[in-house]
Amino acid sequence: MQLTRVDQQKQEAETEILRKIAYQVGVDAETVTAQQAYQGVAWTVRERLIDAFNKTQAYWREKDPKFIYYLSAEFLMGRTLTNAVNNLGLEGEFGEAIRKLGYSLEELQSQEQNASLGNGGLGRLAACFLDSIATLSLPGWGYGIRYRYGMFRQGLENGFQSESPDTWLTNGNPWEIPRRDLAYKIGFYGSVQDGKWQPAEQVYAVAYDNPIPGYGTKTVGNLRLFDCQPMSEFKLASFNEGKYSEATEDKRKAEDISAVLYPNDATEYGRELRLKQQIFFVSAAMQDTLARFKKTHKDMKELPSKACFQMNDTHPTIGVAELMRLLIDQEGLQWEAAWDITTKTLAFTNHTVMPEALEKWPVAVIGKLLPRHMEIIEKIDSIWIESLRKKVTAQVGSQSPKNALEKVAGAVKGALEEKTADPVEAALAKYSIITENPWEKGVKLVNMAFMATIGSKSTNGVAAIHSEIIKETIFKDFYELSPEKFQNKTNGVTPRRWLAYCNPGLSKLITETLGSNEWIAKTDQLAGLRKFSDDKAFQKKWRSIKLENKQRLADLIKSRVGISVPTNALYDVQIKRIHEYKRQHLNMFSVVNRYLNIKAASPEERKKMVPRVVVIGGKAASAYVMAKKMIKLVTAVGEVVNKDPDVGDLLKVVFLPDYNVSLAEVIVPGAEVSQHISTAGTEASGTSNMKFQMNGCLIIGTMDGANIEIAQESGKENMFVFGVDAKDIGRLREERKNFKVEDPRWNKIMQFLTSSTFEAGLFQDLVDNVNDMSKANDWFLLGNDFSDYLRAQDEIDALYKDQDAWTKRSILYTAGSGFFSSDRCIDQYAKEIWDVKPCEVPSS
Ligand code: NTF
Repeated sequence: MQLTRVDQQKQEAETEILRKIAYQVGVDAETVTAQQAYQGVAWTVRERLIDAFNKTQAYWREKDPKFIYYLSAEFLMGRTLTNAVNNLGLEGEFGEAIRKLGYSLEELQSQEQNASLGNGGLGRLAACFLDSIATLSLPGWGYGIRYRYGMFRQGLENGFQSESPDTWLTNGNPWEIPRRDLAYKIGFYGSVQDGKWQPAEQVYAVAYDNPIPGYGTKTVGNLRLFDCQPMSEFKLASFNEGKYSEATEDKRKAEDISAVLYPNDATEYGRELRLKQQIFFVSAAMQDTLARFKKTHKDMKELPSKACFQMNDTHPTIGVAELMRLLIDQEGLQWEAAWDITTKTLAFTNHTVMPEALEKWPVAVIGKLLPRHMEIIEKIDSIWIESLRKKVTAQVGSQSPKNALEKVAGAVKGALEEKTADPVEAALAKYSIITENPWEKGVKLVNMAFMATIGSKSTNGVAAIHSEIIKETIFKDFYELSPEKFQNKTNGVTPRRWLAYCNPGLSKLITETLGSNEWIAKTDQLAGLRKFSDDKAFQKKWRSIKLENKQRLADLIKSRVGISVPTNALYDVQIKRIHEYKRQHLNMFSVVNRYLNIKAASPEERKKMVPRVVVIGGKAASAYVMAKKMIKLVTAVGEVVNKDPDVGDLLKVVFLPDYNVSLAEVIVPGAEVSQHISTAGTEASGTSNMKFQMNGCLIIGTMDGANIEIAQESGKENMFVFGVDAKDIGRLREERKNFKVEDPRWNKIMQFLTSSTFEAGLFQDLVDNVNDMSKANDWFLLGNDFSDYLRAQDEIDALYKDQDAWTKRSILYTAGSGFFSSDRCIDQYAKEIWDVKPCEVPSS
């Protein structure tokens, strides 16, 4: 009998997998364990990936299109197998072979370690962007660090967070291609003589390529990560003299650089290490790009038409000085030419207005580690200020002051109005990259965000409100000077990982309903679900899928923390980094309120209550004491609630430890309501809100970050909106000393948390932090938002009792989520900032 093409492909896949199991893994297919089967399948998929990768890269070399290089300290990739199989369209071919081994794709996938090379939203955004860049066939690579240890593994000890290293590479990594022959020298310390830098120390940045398959295209992009290696790894002479640690000291020091993401910066060594990491990957990325560019181009002036570097937050912004250095010191360009190229090649994204995350490096630290860069930064600053001084003096001098007031930038206006002795100088100081540390006299700092803005062609925020806020706050003066440089690019998430693959049930229903699976690449089509939102039969199907996903989440909770949660309860989720501005403690105050209500209720009243499962997940930065206390708050309240017989199944409180990408892939589809409750004006965008929306999970949230645009797309009336407005935050913070929460429930909660239910004093600091107004505390305004938050919570319970109305809203969420695809976002970056065009390998 003649085999069909499909059967033939299946057979080939099976043969390949069996060969890999036999010769790469070295085991017998009959007795293969899940891990071994995963290895066999992954190494087979890898070959398919590399085939397409090689073709794409060769095609791009031939066509020489303009590239986008995404520079990011974080890439939170999660697991690769399912994504690669699905994006490459291999599920048909591989599915059967995997089943014959006795496993499912899902089981094999669970064997893979998460690549947690990121901290949170910023890193996951970078991963979604890579998926969309490849999907849109945009010539583009990511550049970052191959951290040997990912984001720490979080455990719980006595309800507190414990941290252990994330050894994600122990089973090898089938998804990377080591390029040991591709290594760049990175220098540190030393001195500068006549503009020439002699570094005192050097290391190698060794490239590892991670192919990134696009969806519905032959394009496979690349994430090039660098590992740090010493120039010489072993000093034999020292070893022979018995100086064993000296013999390997260089190796250890080099390996520190690519050891962990965000080493603790509490010590000087830690701070220096962070800066080392930044220059390490940025310099390697730029050297790598220039080396490729020079193979086909002679004139450096063409660089801006062939390359754009997008700097993901401040971590890569030393790139401004590094590109200048490479162009001047290595390529022999004059300052002006180099500056012109640099400012046309770089672009900058700001992801936060939190002062602690806006990096400012002491001049002394940069000067010691990177003396040539410091020289360049000083020169950039002085030329920049000089150019402003000329403009301003010309205007102030040649015109009547009134006229000048209207024409010069806001800062000068301010200074003139304030009648500062020397208004021009006072104003100019506001624009300077190098400023005095307000808390440490005489210590000068380099404001990395300012340098990035000055050295880039564009600066963008990540949601509409955030892009407005940065123009009014941190970049106010810069915006007034060059408004055309400022843009908004509202974030997006990939609909492949975050809907199609993580929620196969819903994905299948959507495809059946819309008549095709085109929505996976064209998410605008999800709007087609709107007309089914009232359809009772459709609602029923929608609900039954949610129930399956809730069961999956309930199983996960049981296996991770041993708590049984009922599936008839409302699943309420808050997953994100633990931070005071994200206000997980406000969530817990409402949980305590619910608990106290249940306790006070009669059996009859209890029967009418909507049962709730509250799930919280997220990591606290290891040095962030209050965030760690907030985790303890969740676990301690959970202990009390979960074992109280009066409560039964009416309320369960779960802290899911070690939250990561693959946990999110189970939690998001299973959630019914999710919390995005940051103080207005503090969350730049948020991206999990978009994932929940796509999966038809209702949102309780403040008018902050992308919540505002989600409300526009899915209907504000469908969202549980509460809280003060961002524009009032400044005033409310001023007024805190005279503020008192009038709601009696607030005091009851505070009393409960400081009562003998908990260890004496355990939550005193947390309570004082939001409640002790004599110290003008509560910076994040929990008290101001408290009553309105509880009102919104009540609305949730009321609506849940009407399952049809609830389901209708759920459908409308998914239907309105099309805008939040990272494909839309990347398309905007490509057209409005990068000027990069699709370049797809033609079908042959
Ligand atoms: C984060 N920023 C923001 O806090 C989130 O609101 C946003 O969704 C993501 O970036 C992605 O844009 C950071 O992690 C950082 F580093 F900037 F603080």
